[in-house]
Amino acid sequence: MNTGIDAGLVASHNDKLQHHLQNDYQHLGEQLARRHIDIDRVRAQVAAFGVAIPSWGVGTGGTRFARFPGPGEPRHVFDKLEDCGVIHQLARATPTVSLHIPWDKCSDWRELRGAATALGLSFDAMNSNTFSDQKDQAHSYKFGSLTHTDAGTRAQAVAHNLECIEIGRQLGSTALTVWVGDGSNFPGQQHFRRAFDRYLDSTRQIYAALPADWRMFLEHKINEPAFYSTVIQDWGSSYLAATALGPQAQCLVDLGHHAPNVNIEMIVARLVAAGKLAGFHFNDSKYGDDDLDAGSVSPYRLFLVFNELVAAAHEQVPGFDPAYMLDQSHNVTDPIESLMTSAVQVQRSYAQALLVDRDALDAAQEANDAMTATHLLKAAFQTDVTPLLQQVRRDAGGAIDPVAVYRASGYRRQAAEARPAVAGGGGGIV
Ligand code: PSV
Ligand code: MN
Repeated sequence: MNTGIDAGLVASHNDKLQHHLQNDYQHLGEQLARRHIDIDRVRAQVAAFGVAIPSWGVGTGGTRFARFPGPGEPRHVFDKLEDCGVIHQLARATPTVSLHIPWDKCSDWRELRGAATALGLSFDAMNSNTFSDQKDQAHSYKFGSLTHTDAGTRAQAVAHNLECIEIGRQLGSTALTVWVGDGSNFPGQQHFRRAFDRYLDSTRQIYAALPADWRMFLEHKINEPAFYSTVIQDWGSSYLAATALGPQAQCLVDLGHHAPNVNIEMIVARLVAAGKLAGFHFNDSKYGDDDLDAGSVSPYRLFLVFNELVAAAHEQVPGFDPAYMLDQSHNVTDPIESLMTSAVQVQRSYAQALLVDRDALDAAQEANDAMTATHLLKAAFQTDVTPLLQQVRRDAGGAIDPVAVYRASGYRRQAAEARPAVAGGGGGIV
């Protein structure tokens, strides 16, 4: 088993950058102090923040047209964990991994849990897959899964989710994310109300099997693979379903699952207020569910989402406890580099949101002073928190510049030697 990046290499890179970091951190600290912000307090908050890696993200993704496999792609879940270990070793922001079943099936879950522990990782939400057919499965999901018109197909999809819970229990996970591709491609193809009723009926059976300390995350998506309608198309449907199921069910917001220009941060605020925000799948997009790296296109939007989250924590909204996960597809980059960069970007948005002057913002809102309010947000967003993030990584034993160390390590080349390409392997989303 690959044990990650040589600690000596990390240390020598850090040593070269340490002097600049010290100066930059001190300068930022002085700037923040002028704004009555204690940099070390922010540093501690950012250090406590983590975002989960999607196991499928370490494989090369693809589009509807083609997939271009990269060298050294993980062949199975143990390889995926190794890659996740490297990401966490260098960037120190991703202590958990979110698995997708059956993509990540293995013959010994205890062994997998042990391998994760050895890498300093644990398991976040389990993801079920009833959007593609598996080998030897009795019923096809071509026309739906949990909402299929056929009871046998629905039962099969329910049973798969129960299996995911059981696997997750063995791995120490405490959440199940359910996303279905169910919907329709033609007006008239599906009876909207009956399909939603069938969804409720199936998800109730899954909900009934949840251990007491688990949560069920319902993930909505406006379209794809169903291009006319989806059964759980938006946060409204998701909220109705989560409310019908009970307190352990909440709504997961994948940033790519909305119509262009939808105000996602406001959806987040609504779900927070309703006590129904499960958490996030972070990614970025320009047109649809593009699964681009978090904050690569619209970093301000990501910041505005975090602004709502920090406000909720600041105001101590009861039960506020979102789960943070990435959900991306990497088609032209090394997945490890993309995931480290996204994790740092998510951390950056969080740090910036912590810099918003909440009292001043409250006052500006009360006074209907739109210009001051928006300047307060911009002042936080435009603060370069890079030295703070570097310091947090350094404190935790990570790399000041994770991508540079990763490139210098030759990890990908070694992985390519150790992992000969396998037909159909590699994971990722096609
Ligand atoms: C669907 O587009 C989705 O966002 C869901 O989270 C899936 O489980 C994931 O992508 C992986 O394909
Ligand atoms: Mn998702």
